[in-house]
Amino acid sequence: MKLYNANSGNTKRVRIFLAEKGIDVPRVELQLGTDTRTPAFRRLNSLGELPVLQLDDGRVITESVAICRYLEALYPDRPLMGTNAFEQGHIEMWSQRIHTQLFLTYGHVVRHSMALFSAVMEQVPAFAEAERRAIPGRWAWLDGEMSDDRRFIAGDSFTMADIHGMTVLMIADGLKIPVPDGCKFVNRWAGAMRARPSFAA
Ligand SMILES: N[C@@H](CCC(=O)N[C@@H](CS)C(=O)NCC(=O)O)C(=O)O
Repeated sequence: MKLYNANSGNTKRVRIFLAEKGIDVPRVELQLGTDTRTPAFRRLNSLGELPVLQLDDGRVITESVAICRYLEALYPDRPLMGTNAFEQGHIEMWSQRIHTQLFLTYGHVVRHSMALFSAVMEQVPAFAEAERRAIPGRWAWLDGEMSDDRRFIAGDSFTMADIHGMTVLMIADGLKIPVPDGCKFVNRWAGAMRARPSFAA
């Protein structure tokens, strides 16, 4: 098995997952914007995106969450996606909420403002600015949810939902659009996530 990897939020989701599970998968390091646009890479993933997990028999799984699901099934110890029906639904609900409300909002700022993406999509700078303005309100929403004093996004233990949140923190750092100071519950959570060894993955 090998993981095609680069430095990005979606690939970091898988790297944190691997680190939290204690799994070591050999990596092939690629450059976004160049290596991902070659015909050879397109044969691996027709969308030209990372991460990509290739199994020893050549089969391929793309999409960061799909890769994590595959690894969770293969290595059930230290479960991060729930062990019963409610947990699985609840963790997925929070993962989706963090992805849609925060990761994609930051992602729109990146994709609609950075030169790297101008060759592959039509950028709408005004949309980037609107999404930038929406970010503080999204954190405030999460802060309200976490004001029940829970220590992790989906309850009282670390899960995939926190990994989604950690990838948001990575992009927030890169863009220098931080969690607002007033969001004390989210900031406490963020401090705890940054202290986990997997945050550096
Ligand atoms: N839904 C996909 C998104 C993957 C994606 O958008 N990857 C970006 C990096 S964050 C990429 O590889 N882009 C290719 C490029 O910019 O060259 C996933 O979660 O794996």
